[in-house]
Amino acid sequence: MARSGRTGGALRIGIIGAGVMGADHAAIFTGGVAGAQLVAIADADAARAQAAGSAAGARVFTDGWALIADKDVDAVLVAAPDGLHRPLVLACLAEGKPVLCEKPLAPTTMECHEILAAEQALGRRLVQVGFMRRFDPFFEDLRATLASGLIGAPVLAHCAHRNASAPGFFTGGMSISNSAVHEFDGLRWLLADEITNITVLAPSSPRAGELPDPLMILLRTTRGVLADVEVFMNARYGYDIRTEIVCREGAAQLGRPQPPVIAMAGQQGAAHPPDWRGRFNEAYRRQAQAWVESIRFGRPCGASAWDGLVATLIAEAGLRALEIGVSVPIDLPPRPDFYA
Ligand code: ISE
Repeated sequence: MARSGRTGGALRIGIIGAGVMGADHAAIFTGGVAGAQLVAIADADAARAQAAGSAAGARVFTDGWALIADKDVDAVLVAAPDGLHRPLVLACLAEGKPVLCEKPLAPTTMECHEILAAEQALGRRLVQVGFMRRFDPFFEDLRATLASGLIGAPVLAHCAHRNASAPGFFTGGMSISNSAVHEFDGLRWLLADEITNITVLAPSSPRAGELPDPLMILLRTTRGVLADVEVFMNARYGYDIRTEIVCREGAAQLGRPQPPVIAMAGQQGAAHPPDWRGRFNEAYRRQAQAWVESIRFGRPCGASAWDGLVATLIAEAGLRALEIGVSVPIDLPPRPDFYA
């Protein structure tokens, strides 16, 4: 991979999308990711791209495809709207460039399959999906505890995924395809197990064109673990992520970064972050560093395109389960050896 003298041999990163997440990723690279430099940022809104990329001196593009094709960009981070993930990731693969794609890999399994087919045809693992919890120190600890066998075999999981309010760009089934997918991937990864069934229940009727909110999702895994997952997009009070895994010999509850407890005016309490950035800042930073190192050393890390496909497959089954009101089986295709 030819790299310019300007970056001193660093991996030259281009980011597509300068919305909330794109700007955040840009800030992470600007703040310093060893061995990498943000050199380009694309957004249809040039001023937005300029604002996100200026501190790094990144070149501004209004066309993501032009950024991908640019010879001075080595690797691409896709933080564009979900519906653009498939064509942008395919374009990266066509250029033979590594790509870190925000979750979901794509909103439908058909699109994900296309990406997997293209990556396999290329014969190199170039796609990583931005399931950043895999890089969160608290989630890593929890996974290591479970894997150690210290508290026995998992039997139950209780998860909550609450947003203060649904992001403005949310439409239709995105509370499942864009938010709950974190829980699907997180549970598969924590438990080293596959999800076999999904049921989705709603306590209230939706507004026109929207999914009910909150949702209660019930999952079963190959080893018989039962999980309940609350997804509440408009919980009002803040962003709150909870995970507890109950095992045969004990239970492990996920910690969260502890903000100071403030006593004031006859009350005592700790603030909740307004959104996911406050909670997962460190995970996003570590994900960026690990992605860069995985490219430099040719060792894929994090969630693969296969993991992206599985999360979307579970989300699709979840939407169907909500529609028909009964449990839906997850029919996973055989995992190609390429993703072993
Ligand atoms: C949002 O789109 C995200 O990407 C966050 O990671 C997730 O926790 C949140 O629920 C989504 O709305």
